Formats: sequence, structure tokens, C-alpha cells
Amino acid sequence: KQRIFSGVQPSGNLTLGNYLGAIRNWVGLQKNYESIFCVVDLHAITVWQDPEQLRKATREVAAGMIASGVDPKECIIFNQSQVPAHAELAWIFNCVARLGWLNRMTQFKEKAGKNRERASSGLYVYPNLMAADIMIYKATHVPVGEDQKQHLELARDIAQKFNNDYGVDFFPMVEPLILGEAKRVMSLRDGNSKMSKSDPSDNSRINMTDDRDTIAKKIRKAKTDSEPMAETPDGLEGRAEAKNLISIFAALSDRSVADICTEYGGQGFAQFKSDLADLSVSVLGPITEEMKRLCDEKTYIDQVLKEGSEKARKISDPILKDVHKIVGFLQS
Ligand code: AQP
Repeated sequence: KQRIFSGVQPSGNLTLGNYLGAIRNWVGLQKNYESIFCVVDLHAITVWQDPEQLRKATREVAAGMIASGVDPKECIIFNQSQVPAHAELAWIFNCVARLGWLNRMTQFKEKAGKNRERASSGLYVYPNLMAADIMIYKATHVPVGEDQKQHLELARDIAQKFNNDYGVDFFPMVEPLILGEAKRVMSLRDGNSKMSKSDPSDNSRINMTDDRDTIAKKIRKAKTDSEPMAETPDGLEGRAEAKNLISIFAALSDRSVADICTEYGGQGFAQFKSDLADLSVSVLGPITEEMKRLCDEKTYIDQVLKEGSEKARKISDPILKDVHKIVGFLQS
């Protein structure tokens, strides 16, 4: 079996973007790949996290994965900080990646904002840690949302430079798996920015912990334009908000965007929004309930993460050992 790795940051509530862009796709992949899924807490602290909140969010993200159908018996589920090899390989990658490469990363520019001088150095080298997350298992495929494409290209550059510099054929060239009809779910308030856990406006996103009324209200209030709904996907060009809502509908109902356009084309948004709210509640409702139940069973989640990290270490330790040999670290 080929090996996949993917992760989610415990940096707030899981969103519909995390679900459709990543977690839901993992469920379909876990049978065919050896799967390693990680709650990336080292990544989360690149921006300030309250320690108590971080522990809570770590359990919540793990619960969200399991409630969505990621099976801890089938896959490895753990939190990153319990496997120190991630941070160790990241240091080596800090010495492989070039500043020029990191300077091109758009996520750093977006997250650091205008006051770049005050961003943490961790935020800047975030993509090197992400490359290490993947390479420490020699994973070949990474199922992610479209926003992570640039970071994955950087991971390939790092692997290639490492292989060239040391004259080895050690790290594989990783491939992204960007799947589904909602590869990049956008904010409900602004069709040009990504739906994100850390957006200050709660109305911009659907949280996986939102109740039925909150979901319905957020969708009713979601920004649209004044044109009737498009009859074909081409008619969605230049209509970011409408395109976003229709893509979400398509992904949640396992139908194509074209199919949704055929059904609702020519109408106003009211009926569509009401149906989208019902659909969202019917898909997310059972997951939310199961997530809550699992979060009340802290010991179960902690046990899954502990066992997962033991399994992960069994794979990563020998790979890190080989890397030490390749780099020339004396092993006495
Ligand atoms: N809006 C999105 N649409 C599709 N996929 C998305 N992902 C995130 N947002 C969307 C995918 O979810 C996985 C986990 O993401 P992450 O937690 O590592 O961080 P992120 O991409 O930075 O997500 P957020 O929600 O925006 O978190 P914050 O606000 O903390 O930065 C990834 O596979 C990502 O592609």
C-alpha cells in the first residue's frame, strides 16, 4: 500500500472547509492507503494559542476526524508534538530550504499581514515543518485542500534538494490529492477569501460544532448577488459567492456543480439557501453529535492519540536514523 499523510491544526473550531477540503476525503482513502492523520499542534503555535484552549482544540480536532469516519483501527491518528522526529527533521529542512523559496509563500504573507516584523519565526518556516511532517514517513500522497498546493510544491523542492545535495535517492516526490467539488471553500461573507478557523467573523464560516439554527441563519445571511442563479457552471464566472455556495451544495450532496445549476438555474437564492441549510444540517448534524459525545470521553481520545503516536514513532524513528547517517551526524 502507498502511504498518505495529512494534518489539521488545532487552532480553533473545525470548519466546513476543513471537512470538505480534507477530512471527508480521508475517509474514502483510508481503505486503499496506509494512512497517517495528524493533529498538527506544533503548527498551531506559530500564532498564539492559549494552552488550555490548545489542549481542548487538539481533542476536538481528533474527535472531529473520528466522528467524520476516520477509523483509528484502520489509520494512525495522533498529535504531532508526541512524535519529536517531526521537529528534528524540520530543523534539518530549515537548513535545506532557501530563504528565497519561503519568501514566495502566499500563506505567510496573508497570515503575517501588514506587520510582518512581529510575526513569529515559526510562521515563516511553517512550510519546512510541513515538509518534514510528510517526509518523516516518506509519504507519497497528501490529501489537502487547494490552499496547501504551494506548500506541497515547496515540500517537493526540499526533498529534491536534499536528495541532490547528499547524492541520494531517499525522499520520494510527494503528490497532492486535491479531491471533490469543494477544493477551496470560501468565506460566507466574502467570496474572495478562504473560509478559515481563524477568521474573526463567526458568520464567515460554518463550524462543525454549529447547531441547526446557527447553520440555517449563517446560510440565510450568506452573501450572494442580485442575479438569478446560473443555469450552467459557465454562468458562475465572476460570481464568487454564488459559485461557492453551489460548490458546497454539490460537495455535500455528492452531485456535480452542473447538476445543481440545472436544478436551481433561473431562480432566486431563497429556495436554494433553504435547501442548502437542510442539506448541511443533515450531513453535519450526526457528525457534530458524535464529536460532542467523543469530546466527553477525553480518556478515549487521549488513548487514541497515545497509541497513534507510538505507531507513528515506529515508522519515523528508523527514517530519522537514516537521515542522520546521510547528513553525517555521528552516532555513537
Ligand atoms: N476553506 C477551505 N477549503 C478547502 N480546504 C480547506 N482547508 C482549510 N481550509 C479550507 C484544508 O483543511 C486542512 C487543514 O487545514 P489547516 O488546519 O492545516 O490549516 P489552514 O489551511 O490554514 O486552515 P484554516 O481553517 O484556515 O486554519 P487557520 O485559520 O488556523 O489558518 C488542509 O488540508 C487545508 O487544505
